[in-house]
Amino acid sequence: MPAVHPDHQPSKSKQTLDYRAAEGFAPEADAPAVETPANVRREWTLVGLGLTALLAIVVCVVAVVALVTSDDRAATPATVAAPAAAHADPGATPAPTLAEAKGVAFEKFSRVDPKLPAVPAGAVKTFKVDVFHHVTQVSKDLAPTEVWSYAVNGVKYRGSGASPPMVVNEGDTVDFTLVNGSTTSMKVNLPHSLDFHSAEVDPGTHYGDLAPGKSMHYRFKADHPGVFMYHCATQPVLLHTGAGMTGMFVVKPKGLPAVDRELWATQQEFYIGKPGGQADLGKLKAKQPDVIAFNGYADQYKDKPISVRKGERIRMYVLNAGPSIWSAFHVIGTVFDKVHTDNGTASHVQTVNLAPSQGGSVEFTLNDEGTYPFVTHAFGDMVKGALGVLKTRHAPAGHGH
Ligand SMILES: [Cu+2]
Repeated sequence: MPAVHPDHQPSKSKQTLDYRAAEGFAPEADAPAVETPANVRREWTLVGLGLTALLAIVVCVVAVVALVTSDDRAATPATVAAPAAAHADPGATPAPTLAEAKGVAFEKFSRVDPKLPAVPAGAVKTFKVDVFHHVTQVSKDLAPTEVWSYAVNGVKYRGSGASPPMVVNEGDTVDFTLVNGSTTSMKVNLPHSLDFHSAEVDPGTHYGDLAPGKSMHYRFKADHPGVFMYHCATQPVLLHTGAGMTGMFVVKPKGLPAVDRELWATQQEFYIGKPGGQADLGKLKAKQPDVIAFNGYADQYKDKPISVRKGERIRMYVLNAGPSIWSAFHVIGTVFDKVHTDNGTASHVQTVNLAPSQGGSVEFTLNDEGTYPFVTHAFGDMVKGALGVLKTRHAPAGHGH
């Protein structure tokens, strides 16, 4: 039973959650937050692209028929059209570049510390979470985008799209306060909420919307160890989670052995709309992210590797915050000795399979001095920014990054 703070009246903001609506089945639910003339145009553009793709498929079929019926393939005009048809990709609108973002003010990139935060002191673990809207890049060559983020106990990652992890021990009581923009500097102009996958509470009461400036408070007990997702559950939830509102909630199991280093990596997708504007709901629905990043910024740990030591025991806490793409988490040059995920405990693991919202911890040592990339082994996703590097202190120069 969650202990609900007497001052808090979450029922004021209580509403029925409708995840179906967020998946695009009820377009009217999308209207308040996102329906602008630009987005309507974009929707029609997507419809247009879809029709173009359909036409391309027809052309492709005609081409194949022509190929199998023609004796002289090179002379068949339809064979010229076929390669173009193969590249038709509805929904794949290219992301605006930094050069296309002239006049848009945005935060300077700031590398996110990958060291796992400590469990807060005290018998009860207190988390004061605040919401803020900000404009930041999530990839160095692409246009800045509006990101909606959580600040946790005063820590906020300006200059990236990440939100901080919260870390507790199994069995801890969590005292949680959510403020939807504590000051005007947080620039919140929409309702938001927070859904803990690690809590066992009534979602209708605890995960309901808060109007800008409002707050809620309750307690819950973290009885299940694991690496959980937290996220905004406000409609359309696809947009809110795709605009940055996700993070990692770690519940360390009882009796967890100490290791030399604990790191965290949240895999997260970004769908860039107009430079400096909201995330692109069309791309979100089409599952066509422009960027897939660890800890809110493409390739940040490739450009500046995470420093580690040869032979030390490393535990990485990994979350796939999605919202829509699977993760195949892998560290090149090692094998995970021990893995704890939603899928169970395992030894001798090369790659961890994480559905959107799933997380886990992986343990390993790096036996040689060197540079060890960590990636999603879904390489079409990795090239969008889901690549980092662990580099030992005396790694040979000129290798890797
Ligand atoms: Cu939200």
